[in-house]
Amino acid sequence: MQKAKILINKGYKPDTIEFHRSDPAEITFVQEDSSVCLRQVQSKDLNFQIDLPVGSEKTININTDQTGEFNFSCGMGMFHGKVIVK
Ligand SMILES: [Cu+2]
Repeated sequence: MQKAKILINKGYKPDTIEFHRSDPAEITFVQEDSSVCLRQVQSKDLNFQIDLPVGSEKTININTDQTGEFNFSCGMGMFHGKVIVK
């Protein structure tokens, strides 16, 4: 299992995660920001939308069947990050 952790604090830290293709992968988002803006993380590319109340953390599985760059953002599309599958 490939595991990554992204801290949400005035953006995504880090904002780029790399995984190897075909190996199971997951990202844990840790909410450290109190702004409404960053309380939701969504990705059409990766097919998820999650709510992250202040102080919470959530783990999602990432499909690594295909190589490429997959974007995610806050609910309003102001902060961005990406997952690169190689
Ligand atoms: Cu936002």
